[in-house]
Amino acid sequence: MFDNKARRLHEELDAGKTLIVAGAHNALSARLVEEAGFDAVWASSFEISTSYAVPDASIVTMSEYLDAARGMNEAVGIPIIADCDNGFGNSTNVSYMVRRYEAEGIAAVCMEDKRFPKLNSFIGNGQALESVGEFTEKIRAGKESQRTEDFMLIARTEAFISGLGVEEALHRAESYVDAGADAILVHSKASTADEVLAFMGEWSGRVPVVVVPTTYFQSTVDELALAGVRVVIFANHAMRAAVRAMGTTLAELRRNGTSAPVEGRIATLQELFDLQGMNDVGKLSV
Ligand code: SPV
Ligand code: MG
Repeated sequence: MFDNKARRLHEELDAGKTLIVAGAHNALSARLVEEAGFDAVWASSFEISTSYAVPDASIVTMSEYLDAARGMNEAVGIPIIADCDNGFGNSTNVSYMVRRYEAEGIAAVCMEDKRFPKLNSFIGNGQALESVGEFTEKIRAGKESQRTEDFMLIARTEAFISGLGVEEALHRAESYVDAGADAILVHSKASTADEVLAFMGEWSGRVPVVVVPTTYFQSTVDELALAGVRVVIFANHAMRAAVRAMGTTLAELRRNGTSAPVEGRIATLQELFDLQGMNDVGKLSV
């Protein structure tokens, strides 16, 4: 029904729903996100970098991120929101990025106002931000480069991550909307939602607000939605669950010299076949 996933994302946001999104790093994890009933997939730079076993620090290239997002998009029917770090450079890089992601049917890209090379938001303090002028120029370049109406550009402010206050976060967010951003992601690494809620209390409501409650995990989707948040992203939980499960299972296999103790809690072969669509291959071959 929804070949145009960007339109689907728009329509769901217009319908006033608060969308619940989960992070993924490849086709398989995106399919699990869809099967669990999420509204969209977040193609997370943190997860994708982790899948390459390299730091989330502008090391994975745009082509590699795009390749991961394309694989996810082909594997699921729900929209992909691609985390594009800081747009991979200046306005010229952003124009190219938008054209490439849009051409692959990615519904939305998200670009943050940190300087290149960026570092994951949970590392260190006081990470340097681009000026409002520099970042709005990139937003304009991105919006001017898209060819279809529904493709979305989400502008993310790292004001709180850099230790700045609610006034600066609001100033940046409003400037980014003036430049054409379709939504604002306001990120925070606080252990409570207080600064995000302070932002929501003053927000003009001109475009939807997106949040990522990784560190303020006591906050629920319902609480955030009540404050006016329109998209909640559980950005890295699938990867963290997978890493823990793989690590403990491998350690037990190595220690015990048999898979017997772990058989009851690992996925069955049939579950993998179902995820692959192996049953469809079987039908085709008879
Ligand atoms: C990601 O998932 O890659 C994000 C969110 O950008 S965070 O890791 O919190 O920066
Ligand atoms: Mg990221």
